[in-house]
Amino acid sequence: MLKAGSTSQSLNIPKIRADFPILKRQVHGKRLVYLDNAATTQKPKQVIDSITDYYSNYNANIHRSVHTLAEEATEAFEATRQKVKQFVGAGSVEEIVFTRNATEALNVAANCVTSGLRPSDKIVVTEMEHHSNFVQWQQISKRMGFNLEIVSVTDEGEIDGSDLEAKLVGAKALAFTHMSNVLGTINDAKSITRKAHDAGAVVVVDGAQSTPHIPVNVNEIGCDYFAFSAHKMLGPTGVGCVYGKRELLLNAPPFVYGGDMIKEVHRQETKWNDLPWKFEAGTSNIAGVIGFGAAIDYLEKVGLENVEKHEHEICAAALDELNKFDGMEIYGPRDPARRGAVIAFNFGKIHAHDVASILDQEGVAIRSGHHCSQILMEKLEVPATSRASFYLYNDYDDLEALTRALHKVKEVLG
Ligand code: C6P
Repeated sequence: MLKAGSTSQSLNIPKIRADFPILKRQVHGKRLVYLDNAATTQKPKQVIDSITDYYSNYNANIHRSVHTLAEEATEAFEATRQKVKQFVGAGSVEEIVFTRNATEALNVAANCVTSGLRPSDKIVVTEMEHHSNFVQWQQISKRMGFNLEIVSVTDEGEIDGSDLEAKLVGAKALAFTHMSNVLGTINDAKSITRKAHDAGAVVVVDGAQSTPHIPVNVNEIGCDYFAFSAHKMLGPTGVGCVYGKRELLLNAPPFVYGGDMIKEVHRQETKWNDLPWKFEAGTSNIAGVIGFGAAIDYLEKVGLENVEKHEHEICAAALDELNKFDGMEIYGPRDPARRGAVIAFNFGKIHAHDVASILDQEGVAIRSGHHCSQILMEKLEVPATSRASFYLYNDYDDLEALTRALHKVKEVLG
């Protein structure tokens, strides 16, 4: 039963919602119901204020000048690195590299991994990868003569275990997503990593969709690289992060040259900066990183375990509600315990963009399209899906608004 108006068992949602100014706005005269969190999340005032505070009170470049503003900015920037390290369970701040987004983070990881490979070495990815964890492997493989293999996804939306094991034989690298941005599938990153390591492969995990929603510990997972974006976890756009094991980062070449990644330059030789700055060329997104720190503070205060529980409850309720519609096809695991609160669906023969447009008229924001996952769309044999994705500020009223708007779609186009 849909529980509009009922309270979450895990989170104080009215209190959380009060922190997000944007949730007060109206769209087409209706209350905004924001269900596009897999694309990007809204920002609490604590994050917005931290950015305003930096620009208003201590704006300066970092790691360079000795004046007070520069020292304050450097301290705040590096404090975020410490927070990120703790948030994902890394061993040291040297292993936390800031990038522009998860995409760049995954490209840094691919650059590190492939620098140690030889032509005809095997790299393995899966059919459920976002383009950001697929295209660089494909392109580098073409350029360097690596052999790229793609592990199948089952009809239940899971990585096919036997195909994975078969493809891992002789593989030098495995890159896979922790949580699918389309299917919602949460992969058992720890056991997949163990299998890949047993086969002798280096492991890159795309944590863009998992890190905001479930507790992550890179040390427990045991992976070699782990990438994510601030903007999907209440932080600003323009900031991402890649965790890499210290030894691997030390031995890998830089990704971008110039600025902060340099220790010494001579006419014939250049010495790289220490970790993690060796991978942070040019002036970083200082305000963004400081805002990311405030986002982590916010999430830690709420508690990722509580976020996970709440999303599990609301995902199970949403699956129940959507399944009541005739002609509704939902992708990904049927068991809510196997997935996060990202629900991709098609509604009869109605085009996903038409569904999203009518929902928008009702104030409900979802995404439609291929979700930058065209290999998976090909597998699902659809050009596009609609996708509703939930976060810590979504309540049962939001779910009711979604189902009400879907009834409207049926009325208008069904
Ligand atoms: N997915 C979505 O609507 P960036 O854009 O670099 O911050 O994140 C890239 C990325 C990498 N991996 C996964 C699994 C992702 O979902 C994303 C971003 C958004 O699904 C925008 S395309």
